[in-house]
Amino acid sequence: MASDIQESDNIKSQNKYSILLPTYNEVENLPIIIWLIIKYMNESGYDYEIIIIDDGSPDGTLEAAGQLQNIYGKDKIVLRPREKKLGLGTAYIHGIKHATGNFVVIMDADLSHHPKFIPQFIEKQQKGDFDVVSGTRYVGSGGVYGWDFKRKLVSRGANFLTQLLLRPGASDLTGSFRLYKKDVLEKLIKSCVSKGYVFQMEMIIRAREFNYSIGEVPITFVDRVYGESKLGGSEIVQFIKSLLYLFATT
Ligand SMILES: Nc1nc2c(ncn2[C@@H]2O[C@H](COP(=O)(O)OP(=O)(O)OP(=O)(O)O)[C@@H](O)[C@H]2O)c(=O)[nH]1
Ligand SMILES: [Mg+2]
Repeated sequence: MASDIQESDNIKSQNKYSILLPTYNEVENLPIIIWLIIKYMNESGYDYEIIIIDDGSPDGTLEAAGQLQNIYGKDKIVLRPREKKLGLGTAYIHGIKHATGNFVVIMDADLSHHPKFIPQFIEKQQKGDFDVVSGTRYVGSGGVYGWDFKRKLVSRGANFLTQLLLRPGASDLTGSFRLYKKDVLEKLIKSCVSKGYVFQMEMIIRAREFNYSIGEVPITFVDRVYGESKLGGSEIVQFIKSLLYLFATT
């Protein structure tokens, strides 16, 4: 029993989790998400850092991030801002470059992804030595709250079509709340060609292509609390185009 505890302490002290938080106009959400991440990570005892990648948000997100850094410390909150809005894919690459952990968690800052699931991702990863652990809204206790019918239909439809065409071996393809081994994430991002909504799906398709193992944890997903949503018709068209491209090439 005592050796069990020692062993789990060893695992805890060896690994470090870099949590990447890309932000664009998240000034209302940022203090809450940071507080929650710190609460759940401190409670579970894992070593971690939060890397905020702000892309010149006009609403003052970066200033808020600076204040949070003063409160929680520079070892916990790392700021890696960029001049202007350059998109999510490159924001991740930028964040990984500065990550000092051997694991990387990717999550949205708009409170859609609840930090309470991060320790669950970590436990899952350790149980199966998974290369990737993906949050899923489509298994077990997972689910979506606050979406209108159109948004649910698009998400379900995208997942269904992709399952049918590509058989990816994971149930939630369009979500982005995931834990990766850092070297695995680097390799996956480099191999991805798509941008925007479809990028998260391609990451899982590539993971399967490279024979990486994927674990899943049911998550509840809540619609963004503050700020505006961007999903429109052009994203849907782009998604279907990219899906067919991946179907033809992988
Ligand atoms: N650094 C950076 N962050 C971004 C950019 N675009 C979006 N984000 C952030 O990435 C995360 C996901 O973006 P969201 O706007 O929530 O995308 P979504 O969840 O598909 O759409 P909605 O929540 O419905 O608006 C959020 O934390 C955003 O603030 C960008 O160009 N650069
Ligand atoms: Mg969102």
